[in-house]
Amino acid sequence: MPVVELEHPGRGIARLRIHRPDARNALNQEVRQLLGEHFAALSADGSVRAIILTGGDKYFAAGADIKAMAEAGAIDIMLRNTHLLWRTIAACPKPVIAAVNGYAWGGGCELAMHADMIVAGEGASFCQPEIKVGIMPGAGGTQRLTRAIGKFAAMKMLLTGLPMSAREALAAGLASEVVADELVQARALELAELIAAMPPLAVMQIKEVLLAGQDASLDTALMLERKAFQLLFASRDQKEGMQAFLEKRKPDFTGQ
Ligand code: COO
Repeated sequence: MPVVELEHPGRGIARLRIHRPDARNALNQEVRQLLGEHFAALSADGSVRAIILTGGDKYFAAGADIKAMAEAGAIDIMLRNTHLLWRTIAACPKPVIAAVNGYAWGGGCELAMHADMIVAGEGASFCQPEIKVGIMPGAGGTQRLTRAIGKFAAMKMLLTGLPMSAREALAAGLASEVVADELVQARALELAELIAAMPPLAVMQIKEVLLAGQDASLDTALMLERKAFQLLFASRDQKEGMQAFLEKRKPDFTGQ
């Protein structure tokens, strides 16, 4: 099996699975490169409406590959340009659901936070232990974690390297749902199927406006929302959705 496997478990759904079990799915350059390539392709693929990102049933990802960094210097790390690969994931216009079993630690937690929803197994844990190996998060952890759980909880995780359980993550706002470990994949697929049946243009506008608006002033964010709301009235799916309601039938959304 490749270190990143692409499957299509349902109509309009893509699933990316990291597979480096001997290294607890640690993220080396090969994994990051393949994730970047897959997300670029899935972003452009009109047939894909929702994406599941997972590490399988045992671990999500135990962080960046320490073995691949231990001897690196600052210029080495800079020239890896990993931010360009992460940026491809962050720029994906389709909803991404992280299906997290086991460790989402370090870069693995940062990767999960690139997703739009996180379904965590009861046994999952989230951690930013970079400080314990002499560094700090470098793929958005200090920023996305703070936006997700707030300064005081984020500072505690970042400065102590202490893990957060799935239940704690749910309470803190770092997980969308917590389910039994053996149900994580099925629940993530269920959510992806729900989203894939929704009007794709509205789905993408909601994602884009929510993410762009969270760092803007309220007035600017509300303008973004207003413009996107108005734009959707130019879509066939808006006409189909409202007509289907009036005719008491199931809508057929085509993404136009
Ligand atoms: C991990 C863990 C707590 C998992 O603990 P386990 O007891 O389940 O597994 P092991 O510690 O025995 O690790 C198994 C295997 O995976 C071992 O390899 P071998 O010695 O060759 O058998 C580990 O070296 C390897 N492994 C696990 N995590 C990594 C790894 N290789 C390379 N890189 C990583 N990350 O034991 C644990 O604590 N892992 C380190 C967690 C961590 O510090 N992550 C942050 C890294 S820095 C970062 O992410 C920076 C981002 C910008 C998870």
